Amino acid sequence: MTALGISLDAWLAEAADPELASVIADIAAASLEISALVRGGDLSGPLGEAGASNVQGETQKKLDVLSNDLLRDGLSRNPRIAAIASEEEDHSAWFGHADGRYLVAFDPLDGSSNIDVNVTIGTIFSILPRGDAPEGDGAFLQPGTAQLCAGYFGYGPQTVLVLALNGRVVQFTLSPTDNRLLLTHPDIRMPTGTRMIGGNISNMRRWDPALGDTVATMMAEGGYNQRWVGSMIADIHRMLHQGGVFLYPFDSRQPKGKLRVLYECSPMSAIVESAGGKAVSGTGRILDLQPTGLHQRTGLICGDAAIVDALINPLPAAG
Ligand code: AHM
Ligand code: MG
Repeated sequence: MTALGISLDAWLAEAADPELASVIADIAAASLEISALVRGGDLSGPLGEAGASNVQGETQKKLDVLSNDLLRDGLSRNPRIAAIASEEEDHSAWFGHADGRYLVAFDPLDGSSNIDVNVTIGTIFSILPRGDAPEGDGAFLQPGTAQLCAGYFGYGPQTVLVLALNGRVVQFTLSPTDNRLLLTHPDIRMPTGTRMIGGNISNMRRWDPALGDTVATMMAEGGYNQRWVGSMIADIHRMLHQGGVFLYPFDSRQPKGKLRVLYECSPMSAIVESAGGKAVSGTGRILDLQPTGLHQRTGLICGDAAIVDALINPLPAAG
């Protein structure tokens, strides 16, 4: 069903089997609560440091913690969900649901440096099959090709939900009048040929020199424009609609990459590929990467396939 303006629930009834639809609907319900918290900003509670560090050694913001709790609690009530894994938790959490056919990996609030400053942030999620692996983190270690659905919520001027399902990318926008998610983009295809780069150029000196040289030449001589919000959701959302590339490559300070495979790079790469783009780590296709750790990181270069190729071809281990 592609009628513009239909609700997420009505769309899911056509697009997904009822069990998977219930998982997506529960992620959406929790994310709408997160959206309301984000919209309230300081009025939703103090947004300072929570005084705890997550498994990555990064300081958590209170909204990160609240968002994580909302998703974990909301998803724990769905008997179809066996377990969740979150950027904010050391290990996967198993709910003891005998009928749980799905695993959900998520970054509850990505773009944490932008929480306090009223810039777009969001929730990224990946739905995987439960499979036969024993209960534990290992069950989540599946390549991105195994994802049944990937998506993100963007909390910006508009709250949007972008979903990759059945090879198609769709967008819902939150109606400010009745708090419902309504279909606004039934089939997003990334434009090609847009000369735009989204990357933290201050890291360029730490990139592989061949990549740095290519990007510098594109900007100096190729007419490329640089855009960088610092929230992957915002940067990739712009890219989906306007084209270009997004990159957070391996660098000498973070040789294993910054962005996490399971709940950042895999879902965003599924969305980019389903919209017609390409997503690689710098050494291979992201969706083929076999993760070996729940919080594993990688490099990410994604977007317009021709520009991605131009960026990676000079690399020693192209891909
Ligand atoms: P986070 O999960 O701690 O928020 O980190 C991920 C974010 C991405 O959204 C964004 O692309 C990147 O980190 C920005 O990193 P930097 O501040 O190094 O430019
Ligand atoms: Mg993140």
